[in-house]
Amino acid sequence: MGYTSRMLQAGGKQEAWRMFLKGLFGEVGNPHPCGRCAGDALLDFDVRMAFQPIVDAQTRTVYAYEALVRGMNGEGANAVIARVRREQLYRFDQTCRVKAIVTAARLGMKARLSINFAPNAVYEPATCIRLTLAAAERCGFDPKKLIFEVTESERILDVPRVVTIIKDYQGRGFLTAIDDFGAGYAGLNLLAEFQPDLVKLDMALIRDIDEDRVRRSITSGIVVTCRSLGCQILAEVVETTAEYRVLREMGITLFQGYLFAKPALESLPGVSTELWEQVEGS
Ligand SMILES: [Ca+2]
Repeated sequence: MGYTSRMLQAGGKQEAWRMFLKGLFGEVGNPHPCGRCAGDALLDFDVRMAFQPIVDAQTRTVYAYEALVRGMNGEGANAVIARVRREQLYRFDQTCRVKAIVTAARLGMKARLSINFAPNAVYEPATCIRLTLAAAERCGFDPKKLIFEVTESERILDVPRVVTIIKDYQGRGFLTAIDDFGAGYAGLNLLAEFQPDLVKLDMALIRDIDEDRVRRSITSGIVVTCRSLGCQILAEVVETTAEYRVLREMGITLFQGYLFAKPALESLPGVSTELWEQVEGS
């Protein structure tokens, strides 16, 4: 049995995980001019991953799973992120990416895997991506199935820098997404600078959209804009059938939210035919 299979079988065992990471960081080394994550302070805690499906309403299939960080006892993302010290930022971001890929491979994920990345934690795109790709190769996960989500909601967002990173990723053939679009800070700016494959509409637009004429109007404007730019829209945090139906009527086909499935710790929730019939009202 190979090293990777042993590691995967060992699953969440901390020692095996530490060995895997150590090997991976060692393999990529500490190349000039980056290697920030390899030089970063080691994390003094481990993380696990939860997965939430992104569904395609046209085919009623799972389009992708978004990986969401959790604590070892399933603690939420905020509790985990609160433990990350400044000097561990690069290492933490890389660890999350690697953990997402390794866990997805272990669970036999066939759909795409959507990974969040913090622009502030990417120092040099080419080196950062090398480590992520090395992880994918080691556990046999097809890197073409990776989607990178960049959030627009960070208050201090260095737009030219984000654009550099995203264009680098696009140039390598990865799918990219602007996350939390409509939450506030730089969404339109980002969209003017680059056109991702996916635009994820934030809760600020989605919540109670069925009862809100203004939100419907803004959202249909975004749908038209994105369509003409060749970006696909994904409505996230959809919680009610009424929200879903309004968004579906606008022509949106990709959805994520509690209406379909909550994030599940180290498992891949699907959507049953019964649930589809319920939300479609058929
Ligand atoms: Ca996200």
